[in-house]
Amino acid sequence: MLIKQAPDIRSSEITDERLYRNRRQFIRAASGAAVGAVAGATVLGQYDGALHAQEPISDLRKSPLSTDEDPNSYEDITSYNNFYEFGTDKGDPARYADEMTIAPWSVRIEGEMHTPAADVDIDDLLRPHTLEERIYRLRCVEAWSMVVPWVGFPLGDLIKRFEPTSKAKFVKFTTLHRPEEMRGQRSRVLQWPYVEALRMDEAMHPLAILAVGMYGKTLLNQQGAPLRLVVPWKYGFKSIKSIVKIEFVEDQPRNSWNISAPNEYGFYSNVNPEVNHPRWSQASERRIGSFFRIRTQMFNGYADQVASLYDGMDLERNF
Ligand SMILES: Nc1nc2c(c(=O)[nH]1)N[C@H]1C(S)=C(S)[C@@H](COP(=O)(O)O)O[C@H]1N2
Ligand SMILES: [Mo]
Repeated sequence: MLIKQAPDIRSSEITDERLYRNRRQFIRAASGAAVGAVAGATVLGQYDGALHAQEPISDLRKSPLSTDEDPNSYEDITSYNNFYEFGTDKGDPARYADEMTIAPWSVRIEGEMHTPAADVDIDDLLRPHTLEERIYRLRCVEAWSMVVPWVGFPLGDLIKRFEPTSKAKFVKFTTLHRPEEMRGQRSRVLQWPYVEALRMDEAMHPLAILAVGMYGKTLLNQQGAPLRLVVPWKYGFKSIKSIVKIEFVEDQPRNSWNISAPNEYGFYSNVNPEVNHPRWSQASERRIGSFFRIRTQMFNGYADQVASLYDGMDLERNF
């Protein structure tokens, strides 16, 4: 595979040092991840503002696990977001998320594992993995949905690399906490930092991915750059953004939405049209960009693949 290196360009050549570093970061991440980076002067030539600070990721293989539904538009996916660290309005993340600095970025990996705890630079974290395109439905607990062409790799591959011990029953994720750059964290709408967790067998399921991009480019900040989780059979809030810590733990952690409203949001959060939210029905959803409601499918349409994870469990109690 041809891997081009980014030329060394002095930071004075562009206006924003922070963006410059973000770009360098991704060029290196993409080339390291064996996806064949598109790099060089043309990339900098395309600079057109913080909200478009993306790098193309080329030679992506297409996953057979993709849905064949049409993806939502790039515009919808990047302008209608939930990322409470930047505000509660759907437009707030697109408006304010570029205030977050994403380079340098490292992820702390710790807990019940055989390899030593480490702060792993995002480049080193991504390098051994092969990125692919995975088109998934995302069903928000608020009863809207989208179809997103993610770029990512199986979470299970990363977990195996760090060799969790037999005591590791859950995987816990934490989002960046930086109120200076994340204005929503200056309000108490949720307890910060945002945390989420999966049972180990859920985390190892081949459908669970870590995403670094969408529509063939690196993620925008409002989507959870540089690294976010995507768990397509669960309500969207499980898919935690801008991850800085991954921990292997023995006891079931509490997740942010469960801490904030335990009677409304559980640990499992599996998409389930038969178990309503206490304040609204989960039987149908509105696909963003379309006027009509569609019926919500069990496990968001992934029942054949994931239902066995919950054999014998009462899904009304474990909501
Ligand atoms: N850190 C963090 N991650 C988060 C959220 C959040 O507020 N903070 N919102 C969640 C919710 S409710 C949804 S529906 C999805 C939305 O992802 P999207 O904006 O990429 O569509 O992100 C999830 N991840
Ligand atoms: Mo959501």
